[in-house]
Amino acid sequence: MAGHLRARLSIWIATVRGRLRVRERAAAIIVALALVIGPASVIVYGRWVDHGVVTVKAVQWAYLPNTIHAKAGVPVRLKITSEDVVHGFAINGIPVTISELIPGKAEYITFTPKTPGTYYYHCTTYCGLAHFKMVGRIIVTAGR
Ligand SMILES: [Cu+2]
Repeated sequence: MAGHLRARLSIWIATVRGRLRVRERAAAIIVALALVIGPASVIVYGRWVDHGVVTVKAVQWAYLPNTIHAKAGVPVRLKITSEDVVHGFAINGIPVTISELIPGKAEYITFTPKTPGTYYYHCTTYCGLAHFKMVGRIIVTAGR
């Protein structure tokens, strides 16, 4: 009788262990998937967001590029970074201004030029001797 109970108990323990192993394996798979999918989705989302973004680099004393082409009615997204000191960024006739462009910290601005023409951008924060040379232009042409 005791032997029979012991046998049933050992079967029960083996079953519980087996279930635990299945659950542990499932948990491990879920954790592994989360570890892979999490960072991957951040990277994919970042690329997706950056698609169509024009990167503008501010350096002493220029913007690279200093000419950007756009179309009236089509949103423009700029990613602006400083490579050296604190700069600024403003576009004449378009109300988007960055007063402190801190090195290493990207700033994003989005706007939709409504009228064709040339819109000049410039540095708004004194950044050294040739600060006044920091200009560029956005050439907006008609239509989509
Ligand atoms: Cu400046």
